[in-house]
Formats: sequence, C-alpha cells, structure tokens
Amino acid sequence: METTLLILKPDALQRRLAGRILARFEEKGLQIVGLKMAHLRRELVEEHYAPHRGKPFYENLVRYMTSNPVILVAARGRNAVRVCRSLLGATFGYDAAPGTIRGDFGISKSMNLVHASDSPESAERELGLFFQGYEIFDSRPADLEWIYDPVEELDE
Ligand code: FUP
Repeated sequence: METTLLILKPDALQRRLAGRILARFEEKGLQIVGLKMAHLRRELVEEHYAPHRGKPFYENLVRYMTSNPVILVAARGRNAVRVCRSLLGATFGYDAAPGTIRGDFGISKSMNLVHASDSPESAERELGLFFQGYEIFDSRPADLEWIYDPVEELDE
C-alpha cells in the first residue's frame, strides 16, 4: 500500500466542490488516512513548490495557494500516487480529459482545484511537510476484502 498527499486547493473550497472532489478518491477505493483544513503559510508553500522556484508562474502559484484555506488529505491505496494523478487529469483544466477531476470541474490554467504528489518520493517528502506522524491513521477498512482481491492482492 502507498500513501500520497492531496491538497484541495483554495478554488475547490471557494467553489464548494470539496465534498465532490474528495468523493472521487473515496469512490475509486482510496482510503482517507489523514485530513485537515489549513490556511497555508507562505514558507510552507514555498518549500512544497521548491522544484518550481524561479519559474514564471511561481509567484502567482504561491499567492494563490496562500490566498485562502485548503484541505490537506493523506490517501492510501495500491499504487495510490499513480491512481490519484490519473484521477486528477492533465495540469491545465482546458487540457484535462472529461471524466477526470480537473477535466470535469475546471477550465483554468493556474487554478486547477487539486494537487497530488507526482512520485512516491515526492509523496514521502510532501506528507512530511504537511502531516505529523500522529495525524496519519492506520485503521483497517472493514470492506478491504471487497476493494482488493483477498487471495491475489491482500496476501502479497
Ligand atoms: P501538477 O503536477 O499537475 O500539479 O502540475 P505542476 O507540478 O507542473 O505545477 C504545479 C502548479 O503550478 C499547477 F498545479 C498549476 C501551476 N502552473 C501554472 O500556473 N502555470 C504553468 O505553466 C504550470 C503550472
């Protein structure tokens, strides 16, 4: 099982889409193992987006991410990083395929509703930035044997 970081960005909350967006991940079979709301400090956003520092869109990105509260989510499942990225769709709303979150709910370039870590290494780094260990919960979902094949997948 893999755990990844999701951020429901300020536009998701301002547009009252947080519940519907969170539902996409749950419906797919991902387990929410951490969840909290925060108005992010500039320093934390700068650290999170450090790989983008210096790019033309960087300042606007930091301003947007610090403008209003977000919802931080730790989501767990088999290949969670890859699965969550595919649920998001392409980076820009106007490019994102219908059926994806960004494709269904947005058309903006910079306000694209939700972040998901792009690799297991990023997930580990980003989860460490936004969550303390005690804020991640390891409870076993009661329906796990119906989300994953008990013989093929849960015995590995
Ligand atoms: P993604 O991994 O799909 O979230 O996208 P990136 O990590 O490449 O970019 C981070 C955020 O910067 C995106 F969510 C949107 C924003 N961005 C822009 O506003 N303009 C750009 O040209 C590229 C990214």
